[in-house]
Amino acid sequence: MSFQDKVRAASEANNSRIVLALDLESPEPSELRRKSEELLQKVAEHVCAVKINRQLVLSLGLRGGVDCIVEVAHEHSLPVIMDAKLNDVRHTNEFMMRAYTDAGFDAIIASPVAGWEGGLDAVFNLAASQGKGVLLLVYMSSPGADKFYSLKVSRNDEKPKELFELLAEMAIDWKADGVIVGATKPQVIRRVRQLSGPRMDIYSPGVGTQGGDAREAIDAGSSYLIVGRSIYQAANPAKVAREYRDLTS
Ligand code: BMP
Repeated sequence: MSFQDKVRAASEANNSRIVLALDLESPEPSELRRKSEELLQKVAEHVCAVKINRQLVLSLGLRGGVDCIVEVAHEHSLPVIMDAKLNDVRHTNEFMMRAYTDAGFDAIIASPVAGWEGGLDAVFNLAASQGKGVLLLVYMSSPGADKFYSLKVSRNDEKPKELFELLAEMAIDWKADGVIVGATKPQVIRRVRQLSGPRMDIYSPGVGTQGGDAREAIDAGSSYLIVGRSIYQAANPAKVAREYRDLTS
């Protein structure tokens, strides 16, 4: 099953478009792993995928640490995304991609800024040969992101466009399995949906704690919402995950 199909299957089974961002912190690695697995068990039935960041890999290690959390997610039939934001040259990108997929990850997030040739070509090829997914960053949720992603650019004699429009076109050309567009930018989500058509999966982080509105992002065209702190910092994470699920299903 392709990565996109895995997310769709979990989304239909749990009637949810919520991706859990598992960004818990703890100075003690064994405590961090216990808390992460506990949270996952509590909210699994209300989400359609899990996203893990590099800080968890730094604290727990990939083998005998994060890979065990990936296994717990898989026991709940939830695909797991590695938020590596890959942005290097071919051979190191390929090495990192292989390390993550060997540890069980189903997809990776990469930055299109590295380009195709000598940048992300090997990542996409490896993903295709292993049935894994690649998601590309198209517009970040942070307030300062506007200064970069909204820059006007022009190629050859073409009419100038905003940088994110070019990145979205790259994602379409490279057959990415999805794009990341901040939930804090509903007008950008709307434009990316317009450019990509209905088939591209748009993942939107930034709801709740960062100020984005879940319903507004979905109405603008997001397929899935990535939610971290609003869920895991809540007194009752399962209840909040269910509320997000109900609000967006
Ligand atoms: P939170 O819901 O706690 O704000 O977390 C959002 C998650 O999405 C974090 O894991 C962060 O790394 C990620 N993210 C983001 O917030 N904005 C982006 O533009 C891209 C991200 O991957």
